[in-house]
Amino acid sequence: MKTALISGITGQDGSYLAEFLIQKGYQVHGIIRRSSSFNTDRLDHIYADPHASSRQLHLHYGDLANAARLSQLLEQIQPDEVYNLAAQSHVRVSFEQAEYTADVVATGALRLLEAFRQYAGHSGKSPKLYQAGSSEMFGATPPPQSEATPFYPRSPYAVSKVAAHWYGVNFREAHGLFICNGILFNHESPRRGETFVTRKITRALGRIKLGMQDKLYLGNLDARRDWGHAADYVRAMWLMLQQDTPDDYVVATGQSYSVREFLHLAGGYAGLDWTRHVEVDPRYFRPTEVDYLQGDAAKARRILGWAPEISFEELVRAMVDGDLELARQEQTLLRAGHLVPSRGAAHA
Ligand code: NAP
Ligand code: G4F
Repeated sequence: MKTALISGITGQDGSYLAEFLIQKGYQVHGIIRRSSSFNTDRLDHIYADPHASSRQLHLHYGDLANAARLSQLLEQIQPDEVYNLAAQSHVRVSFEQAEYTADVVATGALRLLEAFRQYAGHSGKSPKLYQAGSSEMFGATPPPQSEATPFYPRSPYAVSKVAAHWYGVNFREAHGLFICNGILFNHESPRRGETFVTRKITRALGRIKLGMQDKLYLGNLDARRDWGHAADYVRAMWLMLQQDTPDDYVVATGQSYSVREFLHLAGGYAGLDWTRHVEVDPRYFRPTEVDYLQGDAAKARRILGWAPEISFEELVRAMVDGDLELARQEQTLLRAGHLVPSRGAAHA
């Protein structure tokens, strides 16, 4: 039975990866941040009482800002595989919190790599590490983007991911460690954070459909993204670590749609004329935008045997269905006189 350690386990990808590894029989350990409110909602369905002897999911407090704690966790857990998914992952927020984003995304990755190097040196195991890289690293370089495409990052987030990528490459080459960089294009799901554009749209459509909201304010509707489903993408992360040699891989569907096209498909499926509800608000524009992402995942197909199984249309439908159901639940609570939290989506 293998043991995995996941940073960022409470996020979208962390929850799908934990589920996937548990199904494969792994013991899964996750690093969670202490928060004054619950941040483990996405794990509720796989959470088991710490007193249950047969449980496969184990949660530990920690933070990428705390190097000593990362070392301690690696020594205690003795993982075979480490997945570094933790990040301040919102691109627009990174313009406002550039230093913090660099500390978590770039220096945080370095802290984990350094702890991993020491652990690998004396554990007697040959542990493997996955670093969550991003198509944002390509930024302004025109599509299609592959492993051979030069990086041209357009935000503090993307610059930090480029640094983390090269830390990974350098630790692999300098210390002979098994480290893979995944360069993943946008991937979404009903568990996507509510301030990313796809979920912001489907969340609003659900509420508009049930008469709880009228307007949806968005930024640049012309940006194009290569959107896949997170469940497909965590399988690619795992496949990278099952190879005999470490390498870097682009993971993408190869198809690109504009935000406007996403709105059209999602609005149509929800039975709404989105043009009556959407307004463009420049506050959501970015100082430097990434206009066009479309990945070429030929290498992942060839070497990992990976291909997406969930289509764009299926993804959109799953997100709209999920958010219609959530809106119904909200409506029931409202009618019963319970307070429903206001949506934070307005802020990003
Ligand atoms: P996400 O939903 O935003 O999750 C981020 C995770 O990182 C959360 O668990 C968060 O914890 C945790 N985290 C944030 N700061 C931390 C810190 N200082 N120490 C420890 N944990 C911290 O992101 P995601 O969509 O799952 O993405 C996973 C990874 O892939 C990220 O590195 C992201 O940058 C990268 N990526 C994502 C995509 C995509 O389209 N989804 C594409 C390419 C790359 P809390 O729950 O406490 O906030
Ligand atoms: O959904 P987004 O915020 O995702 P973005 O910036 O592409 O970043 C996501 O994908 C990356 C992979 O390429 C990850 F590395 C990163 O962590 C994150 O998961 O924005 C997508 C597009 C942008 O062009 C943005 O300008 O949608 C445009 N957009 C238009 N209106 C909006 C909005 N984005 C957001 N968040 N909110 C809007 O109102």
